[in-house]
Amino acid sequence: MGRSKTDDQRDLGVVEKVRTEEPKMHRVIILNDDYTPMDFVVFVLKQFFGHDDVTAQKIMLDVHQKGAGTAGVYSFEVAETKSFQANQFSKQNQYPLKTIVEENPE
Ligand code: TYC
Repeated sequence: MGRSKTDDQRDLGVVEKVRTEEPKMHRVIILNDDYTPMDFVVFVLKQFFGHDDVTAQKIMLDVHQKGAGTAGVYSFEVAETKSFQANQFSKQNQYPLKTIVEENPE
């Protein structure tokens, strides 16, 4: 039986975790600022991140008080797309509202 490439890599001390489960998830973080109206933030959380009105209000107030919070957790591609769309929509409306994407710690 031949040795696989990954066996050889491990022998050489290449540190690489073998993923056998789900792909990494990514968190869209929504940031507080001093200018974006609360209603606009709630609209973004409902429209782009699929929250209901009560949840969107709760997230918005939490971000307003703490500085940042989670808008949603998705695959990399979906997180990047939602973050981009929310940022673009905010810019189009002349608000500084920003979201960023970070890898979800396991
Ligand atoms: N701090 C903003 C205000 O007082 C509201 C706000 C909440 C803005 C959450 C951004 O992600 C945000 N109008």
